[in-house]
Amino acid sequence: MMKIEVICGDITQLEVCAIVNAANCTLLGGGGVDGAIHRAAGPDLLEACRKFNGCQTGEARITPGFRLPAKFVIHTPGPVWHGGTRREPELLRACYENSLTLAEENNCRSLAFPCISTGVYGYPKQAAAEIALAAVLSWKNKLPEKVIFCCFSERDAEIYRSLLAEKL
Ligand code: AR6
Repeated sequence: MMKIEVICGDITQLEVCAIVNAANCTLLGGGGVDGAIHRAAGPDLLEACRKFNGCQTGEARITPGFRLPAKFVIHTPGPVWHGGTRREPELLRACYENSLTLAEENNCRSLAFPCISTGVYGYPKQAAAEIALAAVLSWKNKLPEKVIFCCFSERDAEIYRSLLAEKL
């Protein structure tokens, strides 16, 4: 049975096998959690990301973590919220599933997610958390053994905690 943790903190500090980056389709960095991850990992991360020539929304790519405590970074561009009419829920779920798949393929026991798409991309927080949790709860493979939802505010963490309390 997979272990799920909800924490409030900076994802760049986590000592886990892989952290997920809420990237954009260029994979060449940006603001928010993406900026924080690139700053903490150092310039080699950008060089590693260039090789992908971008990534479509909902897909995911993996790189080393370089100077981060995490061994890997899984980069996934979430959907921009347009009111829910442009397959946003399906694309957001794909971000979580494709990240879990890459973690598994790379033998990761622990994986940490930020609240993908809920910052600059404007996805409603409650709806996004429901999708994130549903995707993780329906993951039945052995790896990763532990998933951490690394929220950046206590308010976000509370959304996950109450959803988890309902579901488990
Ligand atoms: N650790 C954990 N979570 C964080 C951190 C951190 N260090 N910093 C911010 N967050 P956002 P998006 C939270 O805007 O909505 C970038 O420019 C933040 O509070 O980073 O998917 C990319 O390059 C929020 O809850 O990502 C894209 O262009 C969550 O991370 C675009 O933003 C996601 O907010 C992606 O937008």
